Amino acid sequence: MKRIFSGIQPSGNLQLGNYLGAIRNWARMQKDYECIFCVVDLHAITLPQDPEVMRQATREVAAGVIAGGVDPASCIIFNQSQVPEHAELAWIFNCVARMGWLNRMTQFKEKAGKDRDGAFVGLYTYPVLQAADILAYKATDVPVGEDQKQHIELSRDIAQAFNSMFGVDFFPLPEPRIQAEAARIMSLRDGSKKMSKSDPSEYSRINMTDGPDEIAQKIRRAKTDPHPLPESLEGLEGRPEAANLITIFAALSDRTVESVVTEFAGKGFGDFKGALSELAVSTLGPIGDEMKRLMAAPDEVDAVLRNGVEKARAIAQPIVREAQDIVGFLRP
Ligand code: AQP
Repeated sequence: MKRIFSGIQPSGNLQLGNYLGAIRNWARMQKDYECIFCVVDLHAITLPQDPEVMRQATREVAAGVIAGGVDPASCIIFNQSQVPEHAELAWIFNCVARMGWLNRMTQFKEKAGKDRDGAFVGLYTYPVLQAADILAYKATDVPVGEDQKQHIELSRDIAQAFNSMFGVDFFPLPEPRIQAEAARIMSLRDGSKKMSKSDPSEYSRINMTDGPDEIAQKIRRAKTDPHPLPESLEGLEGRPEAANLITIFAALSDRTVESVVTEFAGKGFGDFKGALSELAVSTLGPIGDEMKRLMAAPDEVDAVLRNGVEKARAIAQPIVREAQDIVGFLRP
């Protein structure tokens, strides 16, 4: 059975993009793959975090993954910092990856903003740690949103460079698995910006724990344009906010964007937003309720994470030990 690895940072409230672009996809893949899902707290600290908030967010992400349909009995769910092999392999990969490769990473440029000299070194080497996350398990497939595609390609480059530097065929070249309809959910306030946990505006995103009133209010206030919905797909060009809301509708209802355009052709945003709210509330409501139940039962979530750490380490340890042997570290 092929093995998949993917992760989510405990860097804020889980949002609709995390669900549609990642968690739902994971839940769908669990029957066909051996699954390893990680709350990537080492990644979260590449930007400043409040320790207590991050501890809580780590449980919240685990709760979101379980509530979103990932079965902890058949998948491994754990938090990254508790498996030291991730950091150990990342250091080796820091000595395989080249500065020029990392200089091309667009996420660093976006997240560091104008103050690159003030960014943490960890933010720069984030994609190297991501390669270690995947390859510590020799995972072959990585389900992610479109924003992470460049990083997975870098993981392939690192795996290939390691193999060729040491003349081995040790690491597989992982493939990104991107869910077409929900690859990139955009902010409700700005159709050119990705929906994000860390966006300062609450109205930019729908959180997985939002109740019906919050969902309806956020959709009502979502930015639109003054025109009715288009008659065809081409009519969405140059209308990022309309395209985003239609994409969300299509993803939530498991339909194509084209069929949603056909259904709402020529209608105003008022009607469309009403239908979208209803759909979002009925789809996300039960997931949010289960998440809240789990967050009120931290022992249950901690038990899942503890069990996951044990299983994850059992896979990663021998792989990373072998990588260390290949590099030439003495084990006295
Ligand atoms: N807007 C999105 N559309 C589709 N997929 C998305 N993902 C995140 N946002 C969207 C996918 O969710 C997974 C976990 O992401 P992450 O938490 O590791 O970091 P991120 O991509 O940087 O997500 P956020 O919410 O934007 O977090 P912050 O604000 O902390 O940076 C990934 O598979 C990602 O593709």
